Amino acid sequence: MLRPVDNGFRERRSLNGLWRFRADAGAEGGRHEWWRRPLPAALEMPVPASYNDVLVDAGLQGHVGDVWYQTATAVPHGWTDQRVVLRFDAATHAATVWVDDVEVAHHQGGYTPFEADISSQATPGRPLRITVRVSNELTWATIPPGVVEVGSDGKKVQRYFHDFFNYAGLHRSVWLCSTPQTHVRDIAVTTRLEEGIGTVGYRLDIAGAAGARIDLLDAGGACVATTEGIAGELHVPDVHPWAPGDGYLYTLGVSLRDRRGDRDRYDLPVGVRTVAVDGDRLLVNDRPLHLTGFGRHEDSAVRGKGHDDALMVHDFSLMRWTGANSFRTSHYPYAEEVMEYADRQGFAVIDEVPAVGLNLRLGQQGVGRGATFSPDTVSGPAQRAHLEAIRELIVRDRNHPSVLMWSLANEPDSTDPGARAYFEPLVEEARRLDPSRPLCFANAQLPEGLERDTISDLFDVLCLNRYFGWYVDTGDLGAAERALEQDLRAWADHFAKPIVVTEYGADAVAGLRSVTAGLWTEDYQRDLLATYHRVFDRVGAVVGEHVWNFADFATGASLMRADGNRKGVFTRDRRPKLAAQVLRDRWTAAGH
Ligand code: BDP
Repeated sequence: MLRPVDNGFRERRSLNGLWRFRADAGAEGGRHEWWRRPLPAALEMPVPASYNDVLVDAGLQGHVGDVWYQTATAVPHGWTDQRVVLRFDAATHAATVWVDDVEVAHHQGGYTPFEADISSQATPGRPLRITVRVSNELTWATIPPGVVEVGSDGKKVQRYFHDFFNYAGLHRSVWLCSTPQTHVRDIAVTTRLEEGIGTVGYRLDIAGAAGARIDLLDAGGACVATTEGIAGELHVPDVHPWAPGDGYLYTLGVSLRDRRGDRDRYDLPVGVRTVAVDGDRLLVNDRPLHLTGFGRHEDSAVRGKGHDDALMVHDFSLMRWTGANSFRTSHYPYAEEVMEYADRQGFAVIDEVPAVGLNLRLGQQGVGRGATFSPDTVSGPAQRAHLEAIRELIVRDRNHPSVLMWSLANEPDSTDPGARAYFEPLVEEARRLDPSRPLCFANAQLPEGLERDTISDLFDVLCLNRYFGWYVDTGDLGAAERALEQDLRAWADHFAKPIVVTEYGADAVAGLRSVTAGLWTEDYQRDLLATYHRVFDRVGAVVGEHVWNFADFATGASLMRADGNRKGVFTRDRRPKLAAQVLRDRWTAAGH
């Protein structure tokens, strides 16, 4: 799905700002058809933002169920004869949208965009009321999964199995866009490199009858290759490849033309690069790459998971300061602005679907400890939602050179015998949609995790989340060092695949110091990271190290968490802990 753009053929109008807002725990809005009139007794709520922490209202913070958003706009007179589209970059986790009295869209899944062609509802010049019902409920039919229970006070309680706060609302921008009737619906590119010659393969999806002309421009705007047709290849001699640390981008300029003249134009940024797995190496442009960086969250005070450009630019700047070259979009697709910025900044990305918490063995939130993959828990409905989440992620992000691989889940119970039948069709579909990128999932540290593993052979890269010295061998870094090395060697020997340690870390309360490096101190976190680094340097199959986490982040209430998860190398307001210097020293040194 293409991002909205402004150019001579297309316009976009941001609908961000303060919307009317109302929580609706009793699902009254549906019965009273709240979309038909100005939302009764409405508050005001910023878009984009999670609604949970904006007001001083504990009820809203922990609200479970529907909320309603409403705004008014009008289609500009100049858009007569254009196609008018309403686009939500994300609504977490499910949304129904009305334009005036007409339902125009329904979407399930909190982290991918959706749009509705509202040309028939929208008369240029006339006002337009947009009403959105957003639900934050997670069930066995959603990704991520959850269970809604009724508490002793009769209110709904949401249980979920992942370790970050269930922020909800309109987290990303909302757009009113115009396109010509004859327009480029979608573009898919793939790239190759052979002896200095770059090849950009492309395929267009076009609405209407028109011829397509394709110009590939270099970063200075000079045209380096041209062709015509809805699919084909462009060749670039002396190509400047995209690589981590060198976010060089070309522009694929697509122009549509028919007998009456020019119809549409879309400019897509393109980075020419290859990614491959060779034995236990991860190759980018045929060169071994060692990933340094973080598992992250979209998370900050007040706005929760609401996207913010200032925070994004700052976070990338901090990552660069540590010497990071990459990150994982743990545990859901991030805002499209982040992916575009990663392309331009030359950051490599492990792009993850929101399949987190598919693991009852970890026994989170006191729900079950039985089989994860069973008719009563994660089964057909979740699998269908998971498949759709994979499709929407790949279609959204396949053109980003920064995306090196797809992560299809975080810490599923890979020892559950049912996991294989669950994951096989997902892997097959991901490969069908994108044969060009390696697949992975982040593997949980489980007792007998390797002996009882049922799925890792389906994937190309082993991504291991490891907590020796924290949840296991707590406080004993000597034992942790030995156990980690043994564990990594066992996985390396068994599968002969590259290993990225996608999580390692320890909670540290900023300012808590100790000469004997006790648990929860900045000192212990620093020493734990240094311990892991010694092991990584001894195990050849390790091709990447992503610390958990970039910054402290909000979680649900738990005795394991002190005002959220404190494994950040930076605090929630982005101040460095001692560990940040360990990373900077290591990752900015020659050879990294
Ligand atoms: C891992 C999860 C991650 C958690 C982390 C932790 O992948 O989401 O936040 O552990 O416990 O199991 O800090």
